[in-house]
Amino acid sequence: MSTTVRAATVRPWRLDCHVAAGDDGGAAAELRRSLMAPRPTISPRWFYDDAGCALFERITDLAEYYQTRTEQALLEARMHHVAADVGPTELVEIGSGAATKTRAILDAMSDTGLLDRYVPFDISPGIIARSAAELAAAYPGLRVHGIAGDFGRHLGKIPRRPADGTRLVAFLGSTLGNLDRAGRRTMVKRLARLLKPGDALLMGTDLAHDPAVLIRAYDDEPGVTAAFNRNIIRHVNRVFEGDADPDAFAHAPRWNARSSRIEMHLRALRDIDWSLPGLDIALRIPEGGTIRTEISCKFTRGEVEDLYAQAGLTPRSWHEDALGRYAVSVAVRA
Ligand code: SAH
Ligand code: AVI
Repeated sequence: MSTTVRAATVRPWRLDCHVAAGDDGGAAAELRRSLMAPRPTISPRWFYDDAGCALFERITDLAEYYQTRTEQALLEARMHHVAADVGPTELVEIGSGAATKTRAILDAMSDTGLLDRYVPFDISPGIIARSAAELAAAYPGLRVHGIAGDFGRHLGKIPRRPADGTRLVAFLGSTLGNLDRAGRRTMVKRLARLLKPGDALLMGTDLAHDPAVLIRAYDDEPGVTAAFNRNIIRHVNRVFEGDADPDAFAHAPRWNARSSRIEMHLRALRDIDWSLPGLDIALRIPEGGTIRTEISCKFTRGEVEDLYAQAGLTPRSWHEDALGRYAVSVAVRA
């Protein structure tokens, strides 16, 4: 499905949608498999219906969730240097969400006089529609071509790179950390395939540091992350006609030191029978049993640079906050 919206004062923006009602063919089969596994999991992609996107935006404002404001500050301080170095004409942003931090990148690109096109890519069509309209209005002359898709399946739907331009691909928010080791390697290789010589990849990665600070970021006082975690049940219920009570689960974040990652689980407060006719399954989660909903890996500089090297990219610059909690880095295809 493709939508073009026209308004008098801004260029039309476009949205191509490759996800329907939260599913895209392979997603339901994958969810059925992961729920029926001996240790059930749900992919974090199921966090992000409209309610989940709104809850994530509230997380980014929490005192405990330092990641967003730290990344924003790094982008504001360093993007002019990066834009002058790479000279991008288009920005492709994977997992773009509300695209708030994107403005720091677009501002720097605009100041070089080269900014031409923005391609936001996200699983949530609603959030792309909103950010596309806002950014098209804020940057007159900017072409905006959104893609609603799963970054595990639909990166091939990203429009062709302009022959005479330079592309910057951004993968921010440490969303890379939500993938397991093999998934991260595959993802960075796939992102590298979107680049031609002279193009660059910009990634934001949360760094391994004090576990107490990390755990607080996923277990905030007002309970917003708990609501975000439980919303995954509501979303899966809605798409697959399920009947589980989200409030029958406790939010259970953990620090896994061996794998250097936060894990978010939902722990059953009583025996739960969950019928999901849309997936053709029914499962029993006994009291105390858990469903893992997210891993959020915390990196070292060496790990990030190894990922670039394995994808055939050359690390170009590394920008880290003074507390060593978060980094934004750039790698180029030579
Ligand atoms: N980049 C933003 C948002 C990060 S939240 C920031 O840094 O604040 C993660 C974003 O990735 C959400 O907008 C979510 O909808 C999107 N996302 C999660 N899984 C996805 C998937 N499998 N494919 C495409 N987008 C996905
Ligand atoms: C999008 N992603 C990188 C966030 C994270 O920190 O792993 C999602 C999130 N989960 C709980 N809080 C925020």
